[in-house]
Amino acid sequence: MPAPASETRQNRFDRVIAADQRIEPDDWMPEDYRKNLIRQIAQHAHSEIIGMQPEGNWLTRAPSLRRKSILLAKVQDEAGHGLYLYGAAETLGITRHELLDLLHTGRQKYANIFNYPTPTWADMGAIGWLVDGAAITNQIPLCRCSFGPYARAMVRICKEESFHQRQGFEIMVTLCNGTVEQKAMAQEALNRWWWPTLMMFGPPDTESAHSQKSMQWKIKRFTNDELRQKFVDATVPQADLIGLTVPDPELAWNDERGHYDFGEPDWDELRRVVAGDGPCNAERMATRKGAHDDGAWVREAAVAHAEKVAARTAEIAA
Ligand code: BYC
Repeated sequence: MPAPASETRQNRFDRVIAADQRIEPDDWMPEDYRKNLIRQIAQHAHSEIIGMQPEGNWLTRAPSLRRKSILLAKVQDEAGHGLYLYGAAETLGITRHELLDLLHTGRQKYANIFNYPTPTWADMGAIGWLVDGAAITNQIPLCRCSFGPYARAMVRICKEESFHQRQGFEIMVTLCNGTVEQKAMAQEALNRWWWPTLMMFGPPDTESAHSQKSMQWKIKRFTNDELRQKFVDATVPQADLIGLTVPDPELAWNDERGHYDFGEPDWDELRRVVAGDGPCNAERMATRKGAHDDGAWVREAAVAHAEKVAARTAEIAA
């Protein structure tokens, strides 16, 4: 779409958003748009790398070589998602070093869901099925986000999340077709993960601080409650199929709405967990900071190598 000669920067930004086109890193953007994107992308990136921990817990105890290889691939994918997302955030003018510092000092957060423990193998199934299922529901619309680098990163991430969801559901199917004890283990994992998964979509729309602006800027395409409903509608029939019961006495199909009605998550629990008072917050942060400290020598070596290459290139050019 050709730009009118007298167009202001703000007008151009508004026109690109209205036309469903992409804002790219070199384009002018309102400061609030930039800050909001850094906040969301950073929280997303932090969630991916912290999200490696609950499943990493089972890498050495997976019940077979096949299960171990699949889980290893999934956890490695999550590290990759973190890298794409930190890369996307860096195009907004902040460094990865700064972003990690914000995480390590508690000034930026990560998803509530990764503060819960994974005591049984069925948790690997429940995480893949529910947590990655929720992630796909939330992230497919982000492929149409108005900021180019975030939208493009999400295309690849969603393809991998789809594999993650299937591997989790397959673990649940296998457990449900197994012994009575195995099926009970699957049900118990569903009981523990259901409500925290519903909280992944954020607070109710009436309490969501950022939704309105993010929808206006086409960063988010659906509200938190709309996405939660989509997830419930898609997941309940899957639970029925494998003979598991969703732990919600208020769950019922509503013919008039064409959707499931469901109970209210415990929003106080979400607030507590996000504020740092979940069952595993302290452990997750200590492990993250420990991994960062252990990696210091790699970062130093990479910088030393880059400096050497730059010096040699300058020498050749002189
Ligand atoms: N957990 O105004 P709202 C994955 C915060 S990775 C923690 O509605 P927004 C995976 C929110 O940040 C999953 N905090 O916010 C990885 C805000 O606080 P601040 C991560 C939450 O941004 C490995 C405040 O509450 N996915 O799937 O409009 C293995 C008010 O909320 C949560 C993403 O990050 C929460 N659940 O909407 C397996 C997706 N919810 O920032 C799987 C991208 C809300 O003002 N992010 N808060 O301090 C989004 O789509 C949106 O940021 C959200 C929240 C829907 C999460």
